[in-house]
Amino acid sequence: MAQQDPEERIELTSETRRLLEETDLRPLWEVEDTMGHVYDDLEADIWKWGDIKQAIDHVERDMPIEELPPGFQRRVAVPINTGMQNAISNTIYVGVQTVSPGETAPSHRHGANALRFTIDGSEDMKTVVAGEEFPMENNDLITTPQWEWHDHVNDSDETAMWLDVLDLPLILDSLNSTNVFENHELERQPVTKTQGYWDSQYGHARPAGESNDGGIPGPFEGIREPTPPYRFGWTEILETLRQRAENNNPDPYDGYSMAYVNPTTGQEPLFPTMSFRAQLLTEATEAHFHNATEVFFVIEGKGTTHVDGETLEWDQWDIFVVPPDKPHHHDPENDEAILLGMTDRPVFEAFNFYAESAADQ
Ligand code: GTQ
Repeated sequence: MAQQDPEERIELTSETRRLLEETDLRPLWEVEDTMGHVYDDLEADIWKWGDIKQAIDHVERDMPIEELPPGFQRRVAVPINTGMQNAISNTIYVGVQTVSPGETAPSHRHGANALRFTIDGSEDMKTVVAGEEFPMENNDLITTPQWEWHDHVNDSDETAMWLDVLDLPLILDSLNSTNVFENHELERQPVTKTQGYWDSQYGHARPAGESNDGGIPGPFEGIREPTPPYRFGWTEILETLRQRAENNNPDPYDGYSMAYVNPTTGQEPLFPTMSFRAQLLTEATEAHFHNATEVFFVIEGKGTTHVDGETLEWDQWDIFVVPPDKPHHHDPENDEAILLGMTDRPVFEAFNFYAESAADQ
């Protein structure tokens, strides 16, 4: 067929145009280029611990928790990615929270899933989740599953700080849903469970005759097992990493990588929306890319992550983000670094949409 002269392209008639406009319909070829532009492309970026610490120290000095405006009532410094308004990515949110000695971050609950990774804690810093006090010791990871009451109580004599990770941007912005939210009538929820209760119910013995989830309450329905309130103690995680490294070869892309599993299933993901891994790096990894977003927190050590020609240099407690589809690899500076790897991969997997590939660089 002869090539059509662009000058003589066929156009919709004015009658068709008017008809489409009047009925709020548009031809696909006029709207397809507007798809996928609600957010700017996510950028690879890093937040250095020195800057974060300086900021949270100043904010702590200026603003007692009880003076915070109504809302989440949490004193948190939130890394904001260029092109985003409120988070490091359009699915995963991270923030660094402080609670001063004697302070309480008051009890509330919400639809978003949350977890804490303790940066500077102690046995007298407690996050109270679903009636149980969980001590927050350094490097402990504690879940706050959706719709569970939680307050953070600092009975120690030093400021406690930790990393918060929530699926807020996924729920509020990407899905444009509501983070159903409720404040508790009390600042501190009643402690109704003995310490160790939640942990004790998900081992190799479980409540007989109950469903696998131990009867976790909640207004939401879905295809995944709900995540229980749970504390992953660092001693145990570190031991699993060491044993892994002693007895196996590393994963080419992730090093020695242990997943924090949902205790009800013994499998990833920890939350329906987010997966978490402790990754021990002893040598440079190979480059790959995937359509899921990854956020990293440096548990210990230093090194670099190369993202599509950019170099992110990291030290302990830095936070960085690897955008979707960007080739990347990690390179620890000495023989050992440990990262907390966080990803929205389960969301992609839920829709059979996860893809990854090795990369050249
Ligand atoms: O500690 O409950 O960083 O509700 C953001 C929202 C922490 C919390 C955040 C929250 C919390």
